[in-house]
Amino acid sequence: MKEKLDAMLVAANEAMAAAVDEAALQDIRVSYLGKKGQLTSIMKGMGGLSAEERPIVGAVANRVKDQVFETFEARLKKLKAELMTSRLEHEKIDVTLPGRRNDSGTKHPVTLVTEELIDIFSALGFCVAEGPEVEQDFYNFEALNIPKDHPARDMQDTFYINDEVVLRTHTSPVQIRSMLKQPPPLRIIAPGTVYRRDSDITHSPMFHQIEGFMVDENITFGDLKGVLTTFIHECFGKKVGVRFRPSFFPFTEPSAEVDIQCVICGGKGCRVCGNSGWLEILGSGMIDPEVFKSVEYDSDCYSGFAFGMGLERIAMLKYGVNDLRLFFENDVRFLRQF
Ligand code: 2U9
Repeated sequence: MKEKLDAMLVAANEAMAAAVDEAALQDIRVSYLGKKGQLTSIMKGMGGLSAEERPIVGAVANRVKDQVFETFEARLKKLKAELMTSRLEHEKIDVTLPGRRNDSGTKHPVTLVTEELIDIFSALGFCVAEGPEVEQDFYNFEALNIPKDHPARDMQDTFYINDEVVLRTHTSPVQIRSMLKQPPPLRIIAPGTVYRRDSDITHSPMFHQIEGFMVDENITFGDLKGVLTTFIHECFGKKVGVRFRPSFFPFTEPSAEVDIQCVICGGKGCRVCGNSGWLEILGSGMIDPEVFKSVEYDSDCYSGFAFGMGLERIAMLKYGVNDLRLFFENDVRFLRQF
């Protein structure tokens, strides 16, 4: 029995020395010392021994048990240390390296200008409305007094999806949809992306607009001038000169284009203003009664004014950007400056 126990000790030591990880080592421990382990079953069988043999074999069994356990603990400690050494080696980091910068983006200048304009018009009682960029011909043209054979369709070269569906050429359809949804009074601005078949240094096929309108009883050209002059003074400063020039749009009558004194030269004349001292910044007019007809507003009771402007142009003038293409290139060196 004693030889058997000693042989078992040798075998256990060898097996534990060969264990490659903690799980394998634990399995070996259980196979010797566990409830159904080899050593445990030997100790259970000691009842069959004589009274003289029992204490001798018992002492050997206890010693073997203690030694197996000691070997186990020593091997476990070694395996844990080896594991730690290997992790330290593989997961090594150089704490002296500088941290990685967490790059955060900036708002696009067109977004900044849109937000500023929304703030200005909100303070004047206007609400923001939005609509689809893929639009029906009716909302984009027909309802705005631009019938199919009207030459004004050439003014806004259009991307057609099919005969009846277009990429909106302006945000005016948003206002048509607003009027069809609710009766006057209305004070709405519609910022958004618009599309025209136009592409050169000063035109992009995709650009941004903000349009607005106000409809109520007794709205006059005086309201138009008052609101737009207030807007311009908020946006470009109270001192900037403003002038209204007669113009034509199919959806407004009378119509006016609005100029501000050149923000670059202060009105003296420079390359940006073509030596005129003035910069055109928006179009406007009194809403044509034909437009009211298509949304079933009674033009005997209600009148209104509307205006529209290109946001890239406003951003160029406000931030002194001299090339439209910079807005669409997404070069972070440009975008980070705002
Ligand atoms: C409705 C009725 C009338 C919106 C208007 C303009 C004049 C205008 C241009 C400025 C530069 C477009 O981005 S741009 O090319 N816009 O000159 N827009 S009046 O008139 C409306 C809108 C909606 C129902």
